[in-house]
Amino acid sequence: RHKFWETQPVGQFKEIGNTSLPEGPIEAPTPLSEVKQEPYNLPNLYEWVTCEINSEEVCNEIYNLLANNYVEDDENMFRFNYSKEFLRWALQPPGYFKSWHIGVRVKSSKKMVAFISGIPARIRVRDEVVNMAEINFLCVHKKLRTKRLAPVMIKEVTRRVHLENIWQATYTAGVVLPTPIATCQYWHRSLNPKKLIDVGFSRLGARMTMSRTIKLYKLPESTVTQGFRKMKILDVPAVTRLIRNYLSQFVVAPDFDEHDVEHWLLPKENVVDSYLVESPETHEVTDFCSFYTLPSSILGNQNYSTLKAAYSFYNVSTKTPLLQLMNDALIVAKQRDYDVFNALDVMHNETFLKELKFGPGDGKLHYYLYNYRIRHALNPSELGLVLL
Ligand code: MYA
Ligand code: JJ1
Repeated sequence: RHKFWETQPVGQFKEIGNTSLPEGPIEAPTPLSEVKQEPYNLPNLYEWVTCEINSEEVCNEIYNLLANNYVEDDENMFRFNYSKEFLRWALQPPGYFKSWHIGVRVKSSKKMVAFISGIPARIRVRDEVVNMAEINFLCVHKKLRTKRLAPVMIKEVTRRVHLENIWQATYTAGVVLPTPIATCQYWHRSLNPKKLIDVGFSRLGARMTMSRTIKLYKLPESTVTQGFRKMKILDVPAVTRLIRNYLSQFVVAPDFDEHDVEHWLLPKENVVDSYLVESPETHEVTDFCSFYTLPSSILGNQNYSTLKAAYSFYNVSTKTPLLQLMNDALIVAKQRDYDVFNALDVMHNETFLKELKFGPGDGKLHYYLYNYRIRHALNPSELGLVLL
């Protein structure tokens, strides 16, 4: 059934329920001298390229490949449209390796036809902090699908990760592979219901009119929490303490230090937005919320070409109720003209989704670990990790 994945050090379907298998690495690391020194072979018409994402031209090529060929919903109505600024941010965290930004070109024309990327991350699984690669943006041009290019790309990124002495990875996908550590549900909160209905992202509910729907999703003009403000660079130490403490309760979560927090959470226009609550009395940072910006192209609509979506990222509440904090996040997203606010049922998100009028989407997101076994699948609420 899975000719490629059956050969890989991942939890296999036939192992499900076998409680005798230990948690942890599936294969031991090999000496670096035994890691294959040359790239895997591609079909003869194609060549590997290491991508210089800081080059405007290369960044454009990756952007265009993804904008035209990356993830779509099950009815091919929408396609993720990561911006160039977003891709630069996503691919260049502290300690990133340029060699993990891997393109495939047609030898003759140099056209970029496939891409895969990794970035380094420290991921804690229960009490163990593991150096991992986060693999993302695997994409093969629509005209080159089902030719078994993806397995070669996955083997090549694995080889380059091994060369940095890293032996584990994490990734997410909309498809079921051997085997998910957790399966999460996408939820959507309409901010601009008229547009969402016009483009087919959502439907008018039973016994609902357009004007009743618009009223249902109406939000206050301004945020309600006293001391709610945008995060600044000076907040990095306080936010790091807050977030580290919060993430310690989840089974799988990133081990963020101040450099990571500065990179991933300091606001970056049209890429990532972060807000916190500074206590008006003590000036302590007590709560935090963040979202990233990922528009989708609307395929074949006369009136609209893009859907502006915010995706819930990391949120922490210690004093402000999470429900109120996330309501303020919805208010700022509405102020900034987002059409929809999306979230997964990870961390404590279940506690606000229904009350804040999010509805379940038709998409699921499966989380995976490479070369690390987990005894039972986790509940989404045990995950403290959000990938882009
Ligand atoms: S998830 C986003 C993936 N991208 C898209 O969905 C964009 C649109 N689709 C495409 O571009 C293509 O359909 C892709 C497959 C490229 C996805 N993850 O070449 P093929 C297996 C892993 O003939 P194509 C993301 O970016 C499939 O089960 N495997 O197929 C995270 C089959 O294997 P098997 C996948 O459709 C990526 C084989 O590929 C995925 O032309 C994490 C078929 O290959 C998928 N999303 O191309 C990658 N889809 O026969 C793993 C299909 O066994 C990283 N397949 O069933 C692993 C860790 C590596 C680092 C380790 C370090 C230590
Ligand atoms: O966005 C998604 N679904 C939308 C649009 C559906 C269009 C028809 N297929 C959806 N809309 C309903 C919203 C409604 C609003 C009011 C309340 C009730 C709900 O459900 C889905 C997620 O649900 N997105 C996708 O399918 C995109 C792919 C998801 C897998 C991503 C894999 C990423 C890989 C990352 O490495």
